[in-house]
Amino acid sequence: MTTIASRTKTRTIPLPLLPFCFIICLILHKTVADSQVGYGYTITTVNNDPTKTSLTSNLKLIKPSFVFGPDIPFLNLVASFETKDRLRVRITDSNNQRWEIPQKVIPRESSFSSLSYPFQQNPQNSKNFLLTHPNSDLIFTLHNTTPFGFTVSRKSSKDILFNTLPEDPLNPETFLVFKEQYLQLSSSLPIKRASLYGFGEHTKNSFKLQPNTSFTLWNKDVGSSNVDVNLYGSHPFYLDVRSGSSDGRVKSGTTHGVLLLNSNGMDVVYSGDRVTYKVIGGVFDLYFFAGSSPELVLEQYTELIGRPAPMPYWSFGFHQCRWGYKNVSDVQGVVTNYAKAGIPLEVMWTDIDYMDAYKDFTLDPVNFPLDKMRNFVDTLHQNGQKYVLILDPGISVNETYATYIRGLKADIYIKRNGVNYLGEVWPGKVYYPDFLNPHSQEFWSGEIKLFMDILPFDGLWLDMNELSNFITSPDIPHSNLDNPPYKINSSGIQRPINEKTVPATSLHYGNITEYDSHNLYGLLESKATNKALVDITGKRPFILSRSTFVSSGKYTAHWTGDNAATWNDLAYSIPSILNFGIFGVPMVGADICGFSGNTTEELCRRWIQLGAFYPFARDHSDKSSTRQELYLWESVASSARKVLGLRYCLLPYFYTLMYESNTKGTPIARPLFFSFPEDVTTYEINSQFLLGKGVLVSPVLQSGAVTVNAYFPSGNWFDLFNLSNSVNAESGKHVTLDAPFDHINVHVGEGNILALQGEAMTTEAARKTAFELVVVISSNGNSYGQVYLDDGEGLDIEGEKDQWTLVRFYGALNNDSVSVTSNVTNGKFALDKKWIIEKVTFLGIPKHERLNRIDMAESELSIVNGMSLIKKTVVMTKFDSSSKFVIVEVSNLSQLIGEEFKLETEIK
Ligand code: MIG
Repeated sequence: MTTIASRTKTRTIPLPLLPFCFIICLILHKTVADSQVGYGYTITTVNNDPTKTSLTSNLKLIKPSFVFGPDIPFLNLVASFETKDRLRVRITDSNNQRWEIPQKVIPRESSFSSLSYPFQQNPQNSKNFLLTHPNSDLIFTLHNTTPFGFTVSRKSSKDILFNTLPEDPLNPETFLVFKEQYLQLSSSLPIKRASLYGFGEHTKNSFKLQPNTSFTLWNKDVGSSNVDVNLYGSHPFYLDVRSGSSDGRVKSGTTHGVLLLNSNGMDVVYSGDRVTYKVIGGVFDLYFFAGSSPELVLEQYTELIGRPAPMPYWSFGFHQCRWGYKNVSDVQGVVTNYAKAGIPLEVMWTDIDYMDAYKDFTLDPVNFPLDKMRNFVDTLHQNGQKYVLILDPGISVNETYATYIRGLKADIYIKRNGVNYLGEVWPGKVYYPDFLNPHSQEFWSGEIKLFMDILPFDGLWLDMNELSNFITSPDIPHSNLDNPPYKINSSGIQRPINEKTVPATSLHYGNITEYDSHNLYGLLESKATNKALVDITGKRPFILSRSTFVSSGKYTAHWTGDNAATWNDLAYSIPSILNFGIFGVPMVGADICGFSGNTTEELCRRWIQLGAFYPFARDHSDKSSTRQELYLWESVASSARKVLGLRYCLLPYFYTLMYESNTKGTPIARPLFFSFPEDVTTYEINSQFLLGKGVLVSPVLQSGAVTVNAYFPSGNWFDLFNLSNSVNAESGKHVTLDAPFDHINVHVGEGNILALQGEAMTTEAARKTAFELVVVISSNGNSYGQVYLDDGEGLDIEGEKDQWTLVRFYGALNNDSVSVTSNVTNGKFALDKKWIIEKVTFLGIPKHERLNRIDMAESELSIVNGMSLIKKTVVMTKFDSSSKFVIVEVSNLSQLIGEEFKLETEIK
């Protein structure tokens, strides 16, 4: 131990002196009342045991403050490398255990725990203590200043990523504060070079965080049409994308991530040159993810919190829902009308209308009787369609309701004051299952199984799990939990934390307070529901949850909640969806055509054009708004056929992106900077996004517009609706594109290979069609793509070798030929399915001297390996509409996708 200062002991004050102390305190309080919230800590000891992988330090309070309660006098700080790309910094109370998210709730392992790496003490400057790792680009530095601070920086560029040094003594926000119910930590940022993304869940008109905004994290049932206020979920995570430094050491696009793993309510204040956490409980448990690309940060983040759940193939089809469907024939009619209109409908949903008096696991005997519902669901299944229904967590308090009784017997409800806490939601009085109670799993699984046995639904929709409560129960008088000293800025106006939820003084199993675990409810319910469905069906579950927390993506999809049918809400959906991608919840969508308020024909048309490219595509509306099924307007219907047609062709691509998110954590819908991190223009984009690496979606977001000003990062881009239209963007540029009323611009970038299938009315039918490869030759001549194939519902994405196939495609442009080669992992699955590639289209072949005159007859095709499978193959060569590129189409192929091949065709 290096002792810096002797540690003072806390003394207990003799009882008779207490009133005196109280007065002193009052006086002190008065004199410092308008002074700062804290004065920071100094280092007392640093552990330099060279066999440790970590650096441990004891901290001592400099001087007490009385704002938001007394300070915790002694803290313990541990910095450790958990992997070479993940640095953890944890600051806790030295003397008392505090609330931390249990490992059971979010399992997190540290892979380095058994290895040992010494930390070094900087010999030149004894004021600093360094923790480094030979394979890591991150450096942790503890600064022995007064007050102390720490920094996280990059070894390679010396860029400081996170800096808690209190630079400005006049700015109290810069001090570390650690009290029973108020924790504060602030990092300064290079204002011109740091672009931040994350901190949710909020509706924002800008994806990039704007300076002088704050983000409150406290799960709340508030419509997502409200901007900049805390919504249904909490994700204390951000990405920091750096622009290049003037000294050239930092390359633009160098990205790291920061997670504050803490479930308590908090405000995160972002001033542009600082990010400040103001948290009302728990500890500081910070994780730094080294990146250095955005994709790598997501890979590293989801390695800690859990990779996104695999999603069933069918869940990428189109979904229709509405609150207010009257009865079975109403719902049946919707399904019929979709079929009549020739618009693919994969999944029909029912909202709370199906329930008997809004009781979970029951059916309205009059409007949704069991026999009719069974028929309805059976017919859906016969037609290759699916059925999803809603569940709310509140269990109706009703002695004749078997679910309620079983819950009582299992004693799994949330409690307050020693009795089950009585809330109120749609069914009236309710008790809420306590998903922290280990017995709740059996209860919940049992109820789901009983219901599924009578009605074979395909997925579950978890609403109201913030927890939502129609009443606000009175606070317990003088309770610091119900009424904490620091008021987080809930709803943007410091609404009480107990407003319309289960009060903070309620208790979960193991005496865990609602105060501490409130933000975890949706995660816990999703997790229990996922386990129930896995155990019951043995298949990949589909769950859609409104409330989420860190790691929810491992169990559930998410929709952005109650948006409104406005043009603004249409635009907000892009930042919202991109945010959930970086939160590790890539299966996400907004209610297409808008939830509340009446949509219009034009808005709904534009919305399906965009929504067709959401990872999760569902039309849903409020019971008090007009109907908005896509077939209701002819112009919406025809646009829907067109855009959903392309979506269904892209299903293998969406699905492969799901596979990538499940194995690597990369989002399905991504900001442009994921693929073009060096292009700083992409950092500001809110109105476009990428699917995977190379499909760019550029929607119309304004009423009346028939053009769109879209940004194209450097390279050549090809219109996926018409492959012979191209956009040439040598070094990135804005282009005004035509966007007539029925059209959305969707382009594929050079260097990508897409494996497409055909259009169909269901994903099952689409899955049976032949494949087409679109090979977009890049400027450097190469291109790449992959496709993941399986039965679409197995539990394990990389399970038994005969259950799945992965095919990688490599495209190349040589002097006088283009080629595509495949590399197959586990071909058997795809071979058994007899999937074939029928067509290969090469795009982006630069026209040059030799290619000025294309003589089709002279083109020669050769297929190595797959030779015997050629039917009457046709090779067509033409110029694209810009006459800048040559397109080569090879059709009438019959190449098994599960078999490796090289296809090469001359271009003369
Ligand atoms: O109090 O179930 O966000 O999608 O239609 C409203 C009725 C409850 C809120 C959900 C919405 C759903 C509605 N629910």
